[in-house]
Amino acid sequence: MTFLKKVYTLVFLRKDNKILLGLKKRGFGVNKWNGFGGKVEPNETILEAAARELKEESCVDVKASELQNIAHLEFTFEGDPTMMDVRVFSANVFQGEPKETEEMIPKWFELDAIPYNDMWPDDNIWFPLMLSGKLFYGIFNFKGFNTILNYNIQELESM
Ligand code: 6OG
Repeated sequence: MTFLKKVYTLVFLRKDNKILLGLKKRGFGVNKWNGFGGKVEPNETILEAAARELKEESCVDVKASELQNIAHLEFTFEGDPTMMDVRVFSANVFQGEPKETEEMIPKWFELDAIPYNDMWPDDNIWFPLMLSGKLFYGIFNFKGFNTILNYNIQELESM
């Protein structure tokens, strides 16, 4: 099957022993906690998109140079020819306090209290790698939005 890839960003802010997640208020992934991100537009780089989406969804500013690319995730959904190509970033230097927006309700979570039951089902598979500082590539094939048919994750030496 030939897939049409669309590139997305996903940003996680870190502070002390916490991670910032946002509860999605609308659209794809509604009612799930996730990082902040969205589709890369044709006129911008992936880093520009990552900073723009973080700002739009949480009001926080981050410099592109503070965004560390930690993972590359690909998602397919049975019967859908689109492959979501998601570039995951982490940052611990940023400006401003997270605020609720039209898209997200932000909240800091302790690392041992991540709300996996209210997140995408792939997250509890790869979050432990992210939280232990690994770089990785993963592909997840879904049936519907709740069932992972199969997946594969590889740790990387560099991105
Ligand atoms: P918008 O439609 O809001 O961009 N995304 C996923 N994130 C996780 N953790 N798991 C998934 O498993 C995901 N699929 C997509 C990429 C969608 C946002 O949701 C992320 C984007 O940041 C299926 O513009």
